[in-house]
Amino acid sequence: MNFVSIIMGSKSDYEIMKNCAETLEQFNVQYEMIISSAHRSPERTKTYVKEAEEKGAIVFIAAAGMAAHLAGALASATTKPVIGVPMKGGAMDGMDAMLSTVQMPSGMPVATVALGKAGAINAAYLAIQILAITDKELAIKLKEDRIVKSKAVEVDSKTIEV
Ligand code: RP5
Repeated sequence: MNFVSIIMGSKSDYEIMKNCAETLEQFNVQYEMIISSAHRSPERTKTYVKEAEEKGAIVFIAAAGMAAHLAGALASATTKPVIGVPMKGGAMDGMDAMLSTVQMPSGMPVATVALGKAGAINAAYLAIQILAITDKELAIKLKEDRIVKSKAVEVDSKTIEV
């Protein structure tokens, strides 16, 4: 079974990352969500990536804050696409996590999305777009979603017309 794997560094990341899971659900995309840390449970993280790949993980989404090495650790353990979601919080309110996630050495990419809720949602969209390369039904759903979003802008605009 093909699925998207979501890994969070801490339970404290869940409030934001549930938006990622909900977006995948809206598109009927199968996913698995676990907590595992690059620092607090490195062996669990490494073992999980291997097992998830064997079970059919197609894309990995990694969310972490502060010294956010989780996405990078995943990228070192798999050749599947890794999407990194930096979490807000800590003394630098996410700037540290953003730079830790995005600044990967060449040959080891992490597709880094925005901080916070928008990033969590966009990580799901990016994963869906990757799956849609070979899934026509999903590609159609993405196009329909764009139409809905575009119409919503027009409706919103009408509500403020004076
Ligand atoms: C990171 O440190 C986690 O991803 C989380 O964003 C941050 C703080 O973790 P907790 O101390 O709240 O567990 O590893």
